[in-house]
Amino acid sequence: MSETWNAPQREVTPEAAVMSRRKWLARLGLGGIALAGAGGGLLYAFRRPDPERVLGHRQEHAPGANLYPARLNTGFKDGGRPLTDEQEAATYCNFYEFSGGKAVYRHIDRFRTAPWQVEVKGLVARPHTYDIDDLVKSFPLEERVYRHRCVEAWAMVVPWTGFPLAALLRAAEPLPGAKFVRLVSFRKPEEAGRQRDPGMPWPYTEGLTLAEATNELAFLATGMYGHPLLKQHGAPVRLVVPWKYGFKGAKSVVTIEVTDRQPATFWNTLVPHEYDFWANVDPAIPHPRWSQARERMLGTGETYDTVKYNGYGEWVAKLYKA
Ligand SMILES: Nc1nc2c(c(=O)[nH]1)N[C@H]1C(S)=C(S)[C@@H](COP(=O)(O)O)O[C@H]1N2
Ligand SMILES: [Mo]
Repeated sequence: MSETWNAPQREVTPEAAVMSRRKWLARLGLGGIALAGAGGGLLYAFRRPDPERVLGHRQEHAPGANLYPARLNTGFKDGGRPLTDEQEAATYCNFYEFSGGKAVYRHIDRFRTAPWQVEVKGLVARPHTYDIDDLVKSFPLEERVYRHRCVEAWAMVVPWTGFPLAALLRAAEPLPGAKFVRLVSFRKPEEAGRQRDPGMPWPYTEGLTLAEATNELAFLATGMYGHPLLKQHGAPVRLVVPWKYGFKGAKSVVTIEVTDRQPATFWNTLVPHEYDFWANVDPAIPHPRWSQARERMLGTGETYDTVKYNGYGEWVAKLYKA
């Protein structure tokens, strides 16, 4: 077992370690200040979070709140593993725009998710900019229980609410020559402090092939646990691609662009030898710094063997046949 595997959940984890090393280099002249900051963070991390504070991060204006809870699509229901406790999921997040640690909910007060628009553009016959209120009404919302596997080896099982990315792409009518879909997160450095770090390739960007994006598993989530997304989970709309490592699921998306070339992505640009474009879950391919053979569930700490394509081979293995 790797060091990562034994680390307590609230410790700084591998993706974050990349960030803090870079910060250290940038702040060599300010070492004392950085140390004092780290000490304060550690103390705070051991206090139990206040549930009101954590689950209170509803959006000021929750789009389509009256559409929840949506009909459960049981076609994807997870056998075996229990749902992750909502508060555990909401206190252990990755959202580097706001924090390099997991307690993102403590750094997200200033984030405004309304007004919000999502622009669909590029190689499509019908480009369109959706106001978020129209987006949630344009495609029928449904609930799906999916497993989530972060590249850092933690996992969760959560009920998402949203609609297939394929439905939105179908409405946009991709043109001949369309091969990839690029998803771009917001850029608002006044609200997201870490976006002021010029050493990171903001905005957060991810990409899929058109075949992946139109697979029925690829999902645009507007909600979770039967209500609109909390800010820390990527409100008002985020991508969910459960057969890939969690970092492919770009949060708080503002642009969906159909292109003819493979888009550059945030993690692949920042650390290319550790995070490739595909990022399909595969226990046989270790991360350069830790094993991917097993995973630890948020909340319970139970561990399981990681499964190729995170158990979704039935839907997606065909995409990767040579
Ligand atoms: N915009 C943006 N999207 C992001 C991230 C991020 O830092 N910024 N982190 C990714 C990672 S590494 C994971 S594991 C998931 C975490 O989703 P959750 O915090 O809602 O569990 O979001 C992904 N989407
Ligand atoms: Mo992740």
